[in-house]
Amino acid sequence: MAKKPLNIGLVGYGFMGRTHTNGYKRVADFFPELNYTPVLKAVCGRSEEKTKAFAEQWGYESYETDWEKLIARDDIDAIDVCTPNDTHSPISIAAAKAGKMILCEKPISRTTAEGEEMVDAVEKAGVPNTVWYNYRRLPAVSLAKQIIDSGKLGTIYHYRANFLQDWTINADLPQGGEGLWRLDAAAAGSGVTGDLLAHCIDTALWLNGGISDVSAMTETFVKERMHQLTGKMEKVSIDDACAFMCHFANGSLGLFESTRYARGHKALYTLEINGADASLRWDLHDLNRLEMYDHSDDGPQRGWKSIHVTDGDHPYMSHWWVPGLSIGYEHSFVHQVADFLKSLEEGKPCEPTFKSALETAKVCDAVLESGKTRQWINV
Ligand code: 4PW
Repeated sequence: MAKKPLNIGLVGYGFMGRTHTNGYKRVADFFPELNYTPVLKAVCGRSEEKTKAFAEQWGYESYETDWEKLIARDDIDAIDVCTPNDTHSPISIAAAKAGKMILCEKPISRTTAEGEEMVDAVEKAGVPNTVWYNYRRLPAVSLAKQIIDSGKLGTIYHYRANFLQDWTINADLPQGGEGLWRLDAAAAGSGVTGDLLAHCIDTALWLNGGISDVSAMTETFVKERMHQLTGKMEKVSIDDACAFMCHFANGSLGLFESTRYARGHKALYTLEINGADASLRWDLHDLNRLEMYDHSDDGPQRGWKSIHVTDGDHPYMSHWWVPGLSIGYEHSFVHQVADFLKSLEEGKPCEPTFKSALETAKVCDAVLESGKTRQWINV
């Protein structure tokens, strides 16, 4: 059967531009049953030289240097927003008004208020939309969701997650501009809360349901950094580290920590959930493995067991190699593209939609407010 082309217009060619493009390029080969196939129609970036080079290297048919022109093109079906966070809202809203589908990099926006306008725009336009919270699409995390939904864990008491890095310890690292916008509050909105905890919160809301209130502490360890765009020393307004506790609507307690000052940790995302009957834990450094403690196992055999999530009946795995062989970080993006294409076929939403991702933004805003006020904040 002839495939339906889905013409992609990618805005931004940085790290995320590469992960998403890899997803578009791989999906048809590994998910041949899908009716839609992405076509790399155009990439857009401000620097003509770099955008052209990206288009040539990754196989985009054309390039633009103005995202408004990209959105105005009749040959583009879907806009993929891979730019710094301050531009997610204007690009997504303009794309929605032009009737384009939108795949937006996480976090949806810098603030809940910005995100609400985006949700409003996609709902008014009725266009398919999704936010790239890719860790949901790792097979071991998807398997955790299946086990939790089966009720196997019983009453949930605890959820905890960490996302640790160390790349900003050097006080000479500038803020702002290409590659360093994550340190600039104007571009990023926040520091580790929007960049890293947003992942932990998205997964937590998916696995364990809504968060009702939060109590947080935030810290900015390096108070001033040279700004790449102004050339001046400027105040740093992002949170370098954040830890918060929370109540989930199901009565369980949550503990979350993220920092870019944990020397030795480059990208360590860990999560654990404890129920009355069983517990699960997962670690990004060993991403194909899910560990489970099941209290219903026979007494002497009780203990943490390790599930290597690489069998054909594990989520997504039948699309890859033979059982026992691992996959990596990049596959989560292929899975997100596959799920998006399937959602178009089925006429269903591709989670997390803008509306669902707004729930993560609300928790992030409450965490930041609590960090400032040192008060419990309702979400
Ligand atoms: O979204 C996150 C990024 O901003 C990623 O999942 C990891 O942390 C890798 O880079 C940053």
